[in-house]
Amino acid sequence: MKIQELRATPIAVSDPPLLNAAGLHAPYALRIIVELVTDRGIYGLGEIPGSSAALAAYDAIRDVVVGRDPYQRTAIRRAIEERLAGSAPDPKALYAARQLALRVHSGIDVALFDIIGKDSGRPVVDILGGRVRDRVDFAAYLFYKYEGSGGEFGFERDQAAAGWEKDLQAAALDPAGLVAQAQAMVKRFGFASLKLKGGVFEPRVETDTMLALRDAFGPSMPLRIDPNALWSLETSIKYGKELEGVLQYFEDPCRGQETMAALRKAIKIPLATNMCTTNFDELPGSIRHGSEDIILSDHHIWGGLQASMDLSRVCRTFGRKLSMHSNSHVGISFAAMIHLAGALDELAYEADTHYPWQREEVIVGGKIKIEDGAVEVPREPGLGVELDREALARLHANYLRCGIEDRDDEIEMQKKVPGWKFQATRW
Ligand code: GKR
Ligand code: MG
Repeated sequence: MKIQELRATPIAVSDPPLLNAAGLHAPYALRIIVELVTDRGIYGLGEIPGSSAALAAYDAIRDVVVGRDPYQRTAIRRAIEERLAGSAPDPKALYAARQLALRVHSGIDVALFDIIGKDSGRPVVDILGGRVRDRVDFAAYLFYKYEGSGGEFGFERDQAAAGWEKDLQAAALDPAGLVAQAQAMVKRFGFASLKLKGGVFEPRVETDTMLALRDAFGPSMPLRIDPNALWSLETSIKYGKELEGVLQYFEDPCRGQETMAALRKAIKIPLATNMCTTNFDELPGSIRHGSEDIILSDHHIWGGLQASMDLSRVCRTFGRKLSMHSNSHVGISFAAMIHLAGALDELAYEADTHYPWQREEVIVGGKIKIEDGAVEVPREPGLGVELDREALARLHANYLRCGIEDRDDEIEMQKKVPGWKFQATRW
């Protein structure tokens, strides 16, 4: 079997005005849908975060992917790495090129697993090593947000929205608003743990939000907060001590492996990261400093499904727990996360997902169902999802019309708060 064609289609899906440490989500989140078409008529799907650099990179690797046997995953990975990150003018540029190569390769890697699964008649979870769980648990991903549900074109149904579709339009700008958002999400999806995206308001307000969630849901509901490294070490210790016994884990309160390691010694809450240890090159530093207890892996960032399986082994060796990070995404990424989670030896916590915040889908049949906070690991060959070509065309048209080519939460925030600037350590 040979790969005949590589398609990379940028799409824009509506995304509500969610607040985070970097600013504000734009009305559209960008994704790239990757298709690999083989000479046997089998096609494989992948999805990665959208950016102009990633889109250009798919053009740049087309000739090293087309013509290859999809089973030769290692050779394909090496050819992509060589093409995108084989050389660079300086160490900073090399680091950026490597990060991009990992992301771009992740879309190809997922598509290859999809092809191999379809060719062998087995779900991707089986190709990854086999199913160790039938259901994957996810956490509610809570955000402070302005009113609205994002998007600008073709959302007549917003007027008639009901249930979660209506609830997701509500503003949530204080502890009470966050409790209401959490209650709506738990009611609709049955989530059994809650994560708050912090780094938005002053730490006192965010800590009070966690205490309000604890009071509203009781001590049996696991809680996490992720200030995206905006708190200093001192602030993280101060509020961390207050949140001992409240948090299940503390996600990236402060910046860098050494600072996280110092915090880890000072408080009695496990620390999780998707910021200070984000690739294999950063693992030696993580082990040397002892910077976290839990690595929140993300197959888009670590370089694909195989890399995530490899990471799981490293985590076991060095005493790290493993769970999953997420960004705004649609069903192809979700399916890949679910197969991966189904195959991981150990998955210590309910995984993150932004999925409830996205109303649109690119797969046949619409949104994947989350029930009792979990999703069944598919049994169909490959990823078990098919591309809805009409939806792809519509979401690609959104991309062309919205004019956003790269995510920039700071610029989006400046539209609401003129002069607003990102700060690496704010409090
Ligand atoms: O989408 O606003 C967001 C998140 O802040 C995202 O950008 C982060 O990558 O979800 C992420 C995280 O856990 O840090
Ligand atoms: Mg995080």
